[in-house]
Amino acid sequence: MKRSSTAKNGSKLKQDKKIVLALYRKMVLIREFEMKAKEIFHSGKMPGFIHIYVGEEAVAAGVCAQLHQDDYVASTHRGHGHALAKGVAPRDAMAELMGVVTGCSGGRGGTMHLYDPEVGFLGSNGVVPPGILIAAGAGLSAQLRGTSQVAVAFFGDGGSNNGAFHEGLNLAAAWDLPVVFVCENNFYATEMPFSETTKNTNVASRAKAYGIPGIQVDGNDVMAVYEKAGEAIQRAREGGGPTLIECVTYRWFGHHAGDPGVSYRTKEEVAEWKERDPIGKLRNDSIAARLATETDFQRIDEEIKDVIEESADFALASPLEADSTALDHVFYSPAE
Ligand SMILES: Cc1ncc(C[n+]2csc(CCOP(=O)(O)OP(=O)(O)O)c2C)c(N)n1
Ligand SMILES: [Mg+2]
Repeated sequence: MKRSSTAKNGSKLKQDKKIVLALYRKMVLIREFEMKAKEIFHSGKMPGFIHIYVGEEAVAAGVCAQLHQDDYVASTHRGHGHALAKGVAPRDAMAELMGVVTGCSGGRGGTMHLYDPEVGFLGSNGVVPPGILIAAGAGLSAQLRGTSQVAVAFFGDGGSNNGAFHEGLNLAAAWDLPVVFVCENNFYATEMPFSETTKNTNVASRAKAYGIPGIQVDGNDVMAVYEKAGEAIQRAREGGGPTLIECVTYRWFGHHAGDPGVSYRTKEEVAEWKERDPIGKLRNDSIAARLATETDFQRIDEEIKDVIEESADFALASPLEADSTALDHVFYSPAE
């Protein structure tokens, strides 16, 4: 008896370790990707501007680890983390940020038009927050086709005050669509505190108005996000309808890479949230629980460093599309 329960425990621990390391790898991939993108942006080589996801990695990593490749994700303007977590290749994403021909959208979209249908990534978005409606549509499509696919919409606290929030949640609830709505509440929409534009700042509590479950999760605790997202995704997959998950988190840097992010936030507030680093938390918790070792994490850090260097080299060495193709994909051509 004792021996079999020990064996069972052992396999559970092995499974837990596998999950911990997979989540860690994804979070570090997102963190390093963003830091490299920021560096290239500030060097002046990257066109446009980018919104950095550092500090919020646990949300994308925890949710997407529960999804299948053919499930859908509709994302935001702060979408690099969602893209990487859903399986967009880092080099394809970095190249897209650079606007070069090897990017996942052929370099024609950039940071806010990352797109890769092969892995169910339905796009980052310049508009706030159409991902809610795109995911509702993808969920309706899955339901009509009779598949067990699930769609996830990511959006911010600011996005939750846009009309699309009501339309998307109401429709998904009315038709029991397989959609999970994930609000990344980082307390600010650009420089505007959520509390100054919103009477009820508990986004999860709004689910009640739509007759669906709503839960609030510590968005810097990747294991908690993973667990709660897993329950909601399974429910959606089994025909139980949508869920609203509010992940409370924080962006470390400004709204976009050119915003120092200090005029509307105190240094103390930023420092306090940096202390609650989602990557550090997983690392410390797992070591304390003897689920993984410092060496396990160091190995991943090294591995990701190489992946990111390679992605940046690839993106920086890739050419722009030829001028003569500027009108390609713009007008419908029956010959295509
Ligand atoms: C419909 C629309 N309104 C306004 C904007 C300008 N805008 C871009 S990002 C943003 C703030 C979004 O805040 P939030 O949804 O909380 O996401 P976060 O940036 O905090 O991740 C705004 C107002 C926009 N892109 N689209
Ligand atoms: Mg916000």
